[in-house]
Amino acid sequence: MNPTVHLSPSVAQALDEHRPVVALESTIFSHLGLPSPANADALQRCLDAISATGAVPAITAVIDGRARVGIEPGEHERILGPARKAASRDLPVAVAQRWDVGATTVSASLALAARAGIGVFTTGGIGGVHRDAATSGDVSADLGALGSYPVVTVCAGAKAFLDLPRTLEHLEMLGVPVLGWASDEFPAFTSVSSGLPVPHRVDSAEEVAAVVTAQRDLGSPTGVVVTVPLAEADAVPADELEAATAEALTAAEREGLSGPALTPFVLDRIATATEGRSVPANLALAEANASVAGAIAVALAEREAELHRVDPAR
Ligand code: PSU
Ligand code: MN
Repeated sequence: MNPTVHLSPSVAQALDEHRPVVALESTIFSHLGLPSPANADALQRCLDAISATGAVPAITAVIDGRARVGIEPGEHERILGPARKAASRDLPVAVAQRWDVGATTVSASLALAARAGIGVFTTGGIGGVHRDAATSGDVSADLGALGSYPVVTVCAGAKAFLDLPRTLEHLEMLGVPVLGWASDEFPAFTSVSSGLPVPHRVDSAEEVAAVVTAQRDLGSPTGVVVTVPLAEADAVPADELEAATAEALTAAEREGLSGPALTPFVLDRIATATEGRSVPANLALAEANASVAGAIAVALAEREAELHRVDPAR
């Protein structure tokens, strides 16, 4: 598409043919997001879940200084190993300074997906307003990106160690619709519910596609968030998680951690404190989200084809 953003052949062809495509981030699959070998397992399960719906997966990353959308299996090793975290503001630097591997966060992935013309993105949990934001000012760039790029993000809500009520408030401020997938509650990542109501509920991929079309027709430039609660059987009990979270946040404060290093540190501490029980939950929710994202991409592609048949000018 341009010398900076490189599409893989399968993604380029799918987009050309208006077939459904789902973008994925790479931070979650790098050592910053999940321990090895769970990261490789997570990646394969997400790719398989998307392919099973008939959509084409498009992993985003920076490799050898090139912003990539779609990474073929031969190069998966590159993102599974050590990587530098790349949020949206880091992308131009990662390209200009030719980073070996830049693992894209939600914000960077949304920027690349939008640039490539991909309308659906899947992840585990989005970043949000940190619990100490009142003093630290730490609000994830993910939220700004959700407000800026016209992409549907499928997630299990925001990571549970964040301030979830304020994260929801922030999404409202940005004008981002938040839709609960077959649920009235806002999930809390590896817990089924945060106890907070989700602003709106949807029960099918077609319903999400209808919201997206209406949003575009109304001229809204933002993304849409679809929250998928993980299955009860895969969840980590909320009280166990809260204890692990409190411990992880105290440790982070003791060690003086802040900024981009905070999230990988907290995720790692929670994985250890729950004796690895948060990791299978993380895999299960990532896979479930990928499957829902695939279904939404398929429904959107069908809807767009149908609207185009009725009105070729669309
Ligand atoms: N949730 C996970 N694993 C992750 C992340 C979220 O379970 O690795 C990553 C995502 O890439 C998300 C990023 O975009 O953390 C947010 O980081 P920060 O809080 O620094 O904005
Ligand atoms: Mn931050």
